[in-house]
Amino acid sequence: MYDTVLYDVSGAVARIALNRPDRLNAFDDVMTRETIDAFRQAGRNADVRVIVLTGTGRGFSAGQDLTAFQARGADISIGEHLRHGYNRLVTQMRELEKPVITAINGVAAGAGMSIALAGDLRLASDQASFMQAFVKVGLIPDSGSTWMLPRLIGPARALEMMITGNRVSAQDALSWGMINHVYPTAEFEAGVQTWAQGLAEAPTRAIGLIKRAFNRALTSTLAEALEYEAHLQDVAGATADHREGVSAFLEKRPPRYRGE
Ligand code: LHQ
Repeated sequence: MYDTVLYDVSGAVARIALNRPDRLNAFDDVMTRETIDAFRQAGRNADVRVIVLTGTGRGFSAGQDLTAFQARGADISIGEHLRHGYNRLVTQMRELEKPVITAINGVAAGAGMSIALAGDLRLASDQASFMQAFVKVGLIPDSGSTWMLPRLIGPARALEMMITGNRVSAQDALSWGMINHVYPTAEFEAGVQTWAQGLAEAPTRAIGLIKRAFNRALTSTLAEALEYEAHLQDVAGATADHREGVSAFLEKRPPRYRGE
């Protein structure tokens, strides 16, 4: 269906795989457009309750395809390129009211790293590495890295990564709090699958509302956060999954959430 992205749905799990392995899944315009479209599809499909974004081959994504970008000529505004592509994708991932797992199988560089960070749960293979590669080509971090990275690993480490472009291992990324879990390569697929299956059986509406509250709270005052929590709790409290969760607890049985 797509030229540069593999998309499949198995049960309640949608898997989007960036698929330009000979370029370490660097983004050209087609892949950006197709990734956005695949997320849109997964968002609209009520059967899908978790999305996994990964890469084929040995990379997650090497960021902007520099060959493709140079071929577009000098008069193209990078700002417009970002607004129409990466900014939409990152916003879409953060605002999608379903959990998004980024399964970081290999190197994540430049905008590829920003997109890896935009996942709600970041799982990495021990082959993965992270590079704020932008400075190596005389650019500043984009696609959300300036916002996300200091929040995850603190300003000292974030700025060092940004101004050096040095490569950081999956183990260091884990110990710095950039990612959630690291798996030995042989166990990576199974680890991702276990997480995806667990989230596919979770109360999806509540997770969507948690994302809303979480994102808003990152830029709000305590008073605003308290009020927004109260507002969204009314919404969560009216879901079938909330009723099921309470019944299951009182009946001492595992809950069966339907995501409604
Ligand atoms: C690539 C790329 C690539 C093309 C590997 N492009 N071919 C936004 C908007 C507009 C403009 C610009 O930027 C942005 C945001 C950004 O993302 S800027 C940052 C762009 N990314 C980079 O600068 C990373 C460039 N890549 C690398 O530094 C290395 O490839 C890393 C460190 C990621 C991996 O190194 P290796 O494992 O040694 O692999 P490799 O370098 O041998 O790459 C394999 C192939 O992939 C190779 O092609 P070849 O034909 O020689 O086998 C590379 O040329 C190609 N490739 N990244 N971004």
